[in-house]
Amino acid sequence: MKITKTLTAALLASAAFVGQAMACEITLRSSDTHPDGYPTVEAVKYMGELLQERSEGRICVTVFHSAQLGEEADTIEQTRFGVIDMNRVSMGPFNNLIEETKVVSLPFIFRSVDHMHRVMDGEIGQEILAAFEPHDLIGLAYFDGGSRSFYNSQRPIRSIEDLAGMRMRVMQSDIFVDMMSAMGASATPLPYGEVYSSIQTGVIDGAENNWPSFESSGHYEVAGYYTLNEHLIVPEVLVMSKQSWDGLTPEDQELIRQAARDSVPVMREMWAEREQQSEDQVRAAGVEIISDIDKTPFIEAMVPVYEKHVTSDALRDLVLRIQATE
Ligand code: GTR
Repeated sequence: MKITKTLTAALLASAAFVGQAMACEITLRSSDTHPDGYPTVEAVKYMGELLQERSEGRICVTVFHSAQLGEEADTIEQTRFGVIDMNRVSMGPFNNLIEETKVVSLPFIFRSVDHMHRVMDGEIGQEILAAFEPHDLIGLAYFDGGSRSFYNSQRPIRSIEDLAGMRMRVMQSDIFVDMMSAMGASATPLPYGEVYSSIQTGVIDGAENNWPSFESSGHYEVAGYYTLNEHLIVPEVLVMSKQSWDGLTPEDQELIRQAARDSVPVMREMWAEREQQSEDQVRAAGVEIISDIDKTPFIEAMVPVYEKHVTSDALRDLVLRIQATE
């Protein structure tokens, strides 16, 4: 966080500044792995606009998109240490750090994106946001990440048997490694930015992601088969560094929380639009889409993954409450 109060006061006093917009006293640097224009990037920019307006120009947000500040796992560490102020990330990379995030990252835990919204918009969502704080992070809001499906460069996956022996990239979380192994594939945890070249050079056969990521990363150019098995609906989260947060007044903290909350409906609209655009673009490029797939064997294969990762009464209770949410 760059606080330049004295400098701002000096500039304001100088004739050169007359007539210009008030400069930011606090600039929050926010990280995102996605490119400019992607719904998560645009949502954080929108949040920044709300914040700037509501703080009368004092608080600004600068979004560093396209992994300019690093890959997700590294930027999470930097956010915990206060080097980065805000971060928009998937829940996945938090799994090995924050127990509660594991539950909402389990395969097939949500029945649909609407179910995920109902859970995350309610009490459970608030409990999970609060679980970030002991880990030096403040959970601000949830964003959408649609549902994730498999893509690869080798052959159409029509059944769980077709995954056998395939080398598939997963996000860096033990749950996803175990998920992929339980489905018969060989899991390769890799940073997002390495997936394109790894598929292109044959280091891996494929990966899994939602329509907008499949499209915007260009992975569809090197992986011509996409199977809509929708095994994961992982919420995304906007977090703030507790270090940066602790340096703010309670009033400014509330402004930030509220601006983050207010960006959510706008994000959801942008997401729906982009999902359609991405799907159109991928289909037009000639990617073979496999949609008539029986999900049951994939769901049944996840029993040992739940057994291994849902290890405490608290986590079991969370799973039951999510399943019981209408
Ligand atoms: C995207 C998600 C990113 C990142 C990426 C990945 O869908 O928005 O935050 O987690 O997937 O697979 O690494």
